[in-house]
Amino acid sequence: MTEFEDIKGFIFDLDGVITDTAAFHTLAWRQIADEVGVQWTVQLGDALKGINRMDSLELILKHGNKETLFTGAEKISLATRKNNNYLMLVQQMTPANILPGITDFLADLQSHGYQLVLASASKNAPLVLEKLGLSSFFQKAVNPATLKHGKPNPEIFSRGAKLLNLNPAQCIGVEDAAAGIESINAANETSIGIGNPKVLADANINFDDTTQLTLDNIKFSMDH
Ligand code: B16
Ligand code: MG
Repeated sequence: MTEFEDIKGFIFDLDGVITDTAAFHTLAWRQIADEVGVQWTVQLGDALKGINRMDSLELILKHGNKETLFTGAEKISLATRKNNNYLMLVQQMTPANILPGITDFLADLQSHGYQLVLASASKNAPLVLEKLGLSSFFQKAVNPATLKHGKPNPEIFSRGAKLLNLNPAQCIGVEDAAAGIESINAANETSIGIGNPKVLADANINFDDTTQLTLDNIKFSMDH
């Protein structure tokens, strides 16, 4: 396994790691699922984490056996309505929505000279970072509109390492979604899963929540 001393960069997911927009995405999708008559489950909500907008809609429709009932234009309209629902929730965001410990962790990484890059599937990531007051930490971000494949494909985390001019082995990826952990692992980077360790069983390192995300804890986990 990679040594802690090899690590030079951190590649961050946004939703569910830096801020709890995962709950906002869920709320916004639930409204659409209700409208089209697809029953919501907690498992469906978990499966959508980290998945891009159109792929999320496809998963929801498939879950309700309705994938063939809508034209392409109707699907775009449903996804646009979901995004409008989501943007209304984002407008209310402030730095108080940053998950506990994240600002300190980002500042600590910066002061230790680690490089940072964002690897969010969300096209709304720049707006969310601005609302949180965290844009200055992420001078570099993968633009999800330029990707051929969504998570769990490794493309987004591989691109993150390239933007930092680092080898995958020099990078740690931080994720709250199973699809994201799969993406980090497939990119040959070290994965940290934040949240339910059963859902994130494939992560190299597991933390229950963001308060545990510290350099000391990461070093301890990698050394043992
Ligand atoms: P948008 P992440 C992902 O962000 C979310 O987890 C996922 O629920 C959402 O559907 C996706 O972004 C696309 O977001 O509709 O805003 O473009 O977890 O990769 O930071
Ligand atoms: Mg996420």
